Amino acid sequence: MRRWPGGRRSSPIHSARVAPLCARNTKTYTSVESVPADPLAGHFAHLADVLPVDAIVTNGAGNYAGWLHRFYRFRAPGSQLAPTSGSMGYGPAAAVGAAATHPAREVFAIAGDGCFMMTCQEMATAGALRAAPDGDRDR
Ligand SMILES: Cc1ncc(C[n+]2csc(CCOP(=O)(O)OP(=O)(O)O)c2C)c(N)n1
Repeated sequence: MRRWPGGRRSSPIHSARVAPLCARNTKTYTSVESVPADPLAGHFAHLADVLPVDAIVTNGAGNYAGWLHRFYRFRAPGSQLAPTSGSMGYGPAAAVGAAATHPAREVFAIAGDGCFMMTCQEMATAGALRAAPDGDRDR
């Protein structure tokens, strides 16, 4: 392992500035009230309160995904679809596939404006498959 001057295992910058932040961010958030005062944290924490445990949540690549992964609580196996390759636009397309595959489960896609613009044409596929984006298939 690389050693920094003085025998440190991590760089002085990491020790002084990053490590305390990492320690703070290992906290588990269990309710909307417990998340930090952050413009988006509460929204993503709230999602776990209103979506069913087995809801399928999809996302693509973008800064927004950081809030999802930090503050949404995935509570069931097979409840996340996300790109291992970091591909933008994956969320809406994956949501259509998930809704077609699991018609009884609620599916929720998260996308930034950039991600959404890359695959928003899949809304036509959702319509053709009658995979209602809001989970209401009776309308
Ligand atoms: C297909 C593809 N093109 C480009 C990128 C590089 N890239 C990663 S995130 C990003 C911007 C994402 O924008 P948006 O979806 O609006 O999310 P935000 O970062 O604004 O939250 C880009 C261009 C990528 N990951 N995948």
